[in-house]
Amino acid sequence: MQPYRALSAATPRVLGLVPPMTQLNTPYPSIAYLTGFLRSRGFDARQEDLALALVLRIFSREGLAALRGAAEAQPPARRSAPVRHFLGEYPRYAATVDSAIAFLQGRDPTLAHRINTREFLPEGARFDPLKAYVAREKGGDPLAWAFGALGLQDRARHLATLYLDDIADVLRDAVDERFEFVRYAEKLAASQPTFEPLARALAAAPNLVDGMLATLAQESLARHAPDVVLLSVPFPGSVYAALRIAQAVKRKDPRVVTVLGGGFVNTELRGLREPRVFDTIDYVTLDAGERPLLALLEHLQGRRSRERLVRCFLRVDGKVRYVNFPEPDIPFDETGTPTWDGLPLDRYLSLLDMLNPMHRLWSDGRWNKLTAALGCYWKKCTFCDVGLDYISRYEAASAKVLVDRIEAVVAETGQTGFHFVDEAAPPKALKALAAELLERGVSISWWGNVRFEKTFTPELCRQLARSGCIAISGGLEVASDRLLKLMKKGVTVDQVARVTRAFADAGVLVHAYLMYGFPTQTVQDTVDALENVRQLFANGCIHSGFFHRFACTVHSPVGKRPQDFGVTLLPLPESPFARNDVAFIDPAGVDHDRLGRALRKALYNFMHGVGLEEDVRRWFEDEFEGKRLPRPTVGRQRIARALSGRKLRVRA
Ligand code: B12
Repeated sequence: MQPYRALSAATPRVLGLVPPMTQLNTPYPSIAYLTGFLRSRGFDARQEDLALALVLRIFSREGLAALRGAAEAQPPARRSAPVRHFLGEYPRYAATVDSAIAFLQGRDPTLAHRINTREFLPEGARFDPLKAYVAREKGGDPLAWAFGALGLQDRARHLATLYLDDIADVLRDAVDERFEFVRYAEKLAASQPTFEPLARALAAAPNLVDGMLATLAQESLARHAPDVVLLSVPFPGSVYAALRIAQAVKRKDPRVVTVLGGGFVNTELRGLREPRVFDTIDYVTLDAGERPLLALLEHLQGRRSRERLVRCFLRVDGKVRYVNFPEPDIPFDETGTPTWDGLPLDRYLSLLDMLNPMHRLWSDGRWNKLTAALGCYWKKCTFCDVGLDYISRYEAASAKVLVDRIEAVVAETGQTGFHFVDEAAPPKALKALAAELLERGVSISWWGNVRFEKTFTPELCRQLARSGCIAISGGLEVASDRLLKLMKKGVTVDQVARVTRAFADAGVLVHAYLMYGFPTQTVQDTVDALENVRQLFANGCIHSGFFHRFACTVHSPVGKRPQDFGVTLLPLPESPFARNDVAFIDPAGVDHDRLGRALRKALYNFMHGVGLEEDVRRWFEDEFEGKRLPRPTVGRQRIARALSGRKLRVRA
């Protein structure tokens, strides 16, 4: 006999929760997708975003009063400089926090004038770089370079974001060092071979943040009285809070069924054997949630046996069992339209901390999320988790279905900005989508991730821009033809130059995902890659980029066949819990940490148009104590030539 409350066969009520932290500018979409799907199948499905709710509770007058209490409870000698500053300025923080939040929510735009006086918000250490600039430039305007003379709103949002960052520092120093705005206690879950650290953290007495989260969870339960609670964990940085919420649910009513799923589970928990996860979670499902959830709800209604659950872990007699009755997934064009109904869309925060233009799209502004096509149509890249369902199962919806969904979402949210959260949106699907949008006269703005395929001709790029495409990101990875080949990326540097330039010429912002530290990558490869990147900026092909350190995962071709890439994996402990990253030895023996710091510094400057004509070796000088690295083997006109169609010259 299951200990659960008997579910009403007609309308089991399902509550989907987004746990802290994911993002604050717009809801992470998994629960919106599942809520839309469940409603399309007649379920009473509700949703709440506890990541946003938690931040709004902490950053409120009452929240700050509680924070002051925690800070004052620290012995004075142990208080950090941010804590001392906060306590000293507390009345000003308390008087301004609600206004600053309303401003960042876009509910009180005229406050920008007041914030920009720099007299309204108290300023802690996060403002120091601005103060240092004023001192250096003898009173110059530190934000003019970034926001110009007219960027009144942006400037104020940047200042208000620094103000929240100051308070977050206090929270970290006085209450919980694991707190961040987009990830929370991430280390406890990411690639953790043992559940021990998480178990210990969950058994610890709740701190102020845990307490607030538990209260929010219980308030949400009281509002919706669900039979089933869905917890979505897209990233490792939402796992701890999800389990804290599950604790609160079970404490309030152990008969409420708790279910865990999402990107983290789909990636890291595929071999789950840790029974303690099930102390507060009843079921864990893998991959796309629609079919497993339908099966589970039928099971809970007594209409399906336990043996016919789909992709589902559960604890039976103290042991974890995986049940996977083979049943096809719900076709992508039958999963229904995501719904944002129930989420407080006017309460999300447009933070502005990073001046990288693409990161700004990620963290600023309310974007509706949709998927143009499930999975990846290429699925060959050797660094990518190509075997996992969310990449290998490729399915596109027709342009008609997509634009129907777009129209329904705009009608519901009143907002016309869309982020396509595809692995890599296929050019064919985007072309059809653009044609359908233009034909129906549907005006939206949209952006997403693509592969820089040659199919993206200048003409197609212009058509996409006319249909509302404002930004595109794509992988250039290690910008070296040798390594792109080893990665089976299916693009060359010249091709990327031509495609990105076509997008840029069409007025689309272009962001390049860059990588360093790939197996066999030498210092020379790295210098050459930076030279290619420099030229791509200088030739107006890309506007934004980010260098990620290559991480080998157990699901990727590199992790599965390291010998093909000339590296040796370090032994990975048997893990009953999470499995993802795996360390490796590369005989090339390059110090990628130092190179990476230089690459990031160079990129930051390139994005601001600085140093574009200089020898790229200058960026490595500080890191390598003035020692000159080898000169690039790439000709200085390589990208210009690729763009003009002339033959490429490579210096030996
Ligand atoms: C787009 C994307 C981003 C975007 C934006 C995220 C967004 N959606 O707004 C950006 C670029 C900002 C991003 C950033 C990061 N990302 Co990302 N991202 C993705 C991507 C490609 C799609 C996410 C998405 O929106 N999917 C659509 C939704 C609907 O799918 P879903 O969340 O998986 O939900 C479905 C199922 O999982 C399931 N499900 C979900 N929740 C639940 C709950 C229950 C109870 C059930 C039953 C089912 C269920 O049902 C849903 C519908 O089928 C995924 C890979 C992928 N293809 O899924 C990676 C992915 C989620 N990201 C990942 C990571 C690691 C990150 C970063 C941490 C990277 C970094 N180091 O900075 C950051 C975190 C940023 C943050 N905290 O906000 C990993 C997470 C894996 C892991 N190890 O945990 C993924 C899986 C990719 C990967 N393998 O590396 N990401």
